[in-house]
Amino acid sequence: MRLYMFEHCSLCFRVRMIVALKRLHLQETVVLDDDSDTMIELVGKRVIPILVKDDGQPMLESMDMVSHVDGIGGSVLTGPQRGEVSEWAEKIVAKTAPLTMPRYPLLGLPEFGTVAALDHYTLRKRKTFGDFVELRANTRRYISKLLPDLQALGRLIETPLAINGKLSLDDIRVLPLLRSAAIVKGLRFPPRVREYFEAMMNRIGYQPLPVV
Ligand SMILES: N[C@@H](CCC(=O)N[C@@H](CS)C(=O)NCC(=O)O)C(=O)O
Repeated sequence: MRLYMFEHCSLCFRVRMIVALKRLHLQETVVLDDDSDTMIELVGKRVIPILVKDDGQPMLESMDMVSHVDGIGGSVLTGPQRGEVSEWAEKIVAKTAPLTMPRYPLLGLPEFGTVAALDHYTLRKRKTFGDFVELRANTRRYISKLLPDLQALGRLIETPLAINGKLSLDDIRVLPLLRSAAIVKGLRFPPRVREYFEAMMNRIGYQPLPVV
């Protein structure tokens, strides 16, 4: 299997996470942000992640990729799902984006490995989220808006190694979002969230991204 991905992409991390949980091998190709051609050649449009399966067929939806990988051999995502957790995950993205989007280009990630790729990202995301310097200057405000949600997550976490007590799709929904939020210097996860984040990252053998 080969995953075409961005290092900062939380949807890509869903796939990397299930592959790691299953102890399978994944070939990873990081695409430069301005390299739409590679994506279009593979699937006819600009989209990331793309998983090319062993039979050469590409997949386009991250959760389909997760189910595909989980279905190889015995499934590991056998725990129940909870509506509160998926609702939390859906809601949180709008609150983390103003903190994470203007920080990704500062992390030295491979998808921004050329000036053209970096500028391509900045121009695209600036249109959606606004000026990056201004967003970063408002870090304190965005952190205080986010903290109550992280505290709510702390109350939802049942054990540090599985949000619902047993590994489930909810872990796939939540951990990649925490990995992204963890890049924000000055954002302190509540104790239960920190414990969950550290235990799960350890379990799958991934270091957190740099903090800025
Ligand atoms: N439903 C798709 C969504 C994929 C998606 O929205 N990917 C974003 C990046 S995270 C994308 O390709 N955006 C276009 C771009 O970056 O130009 C999935 O879960 O895989």
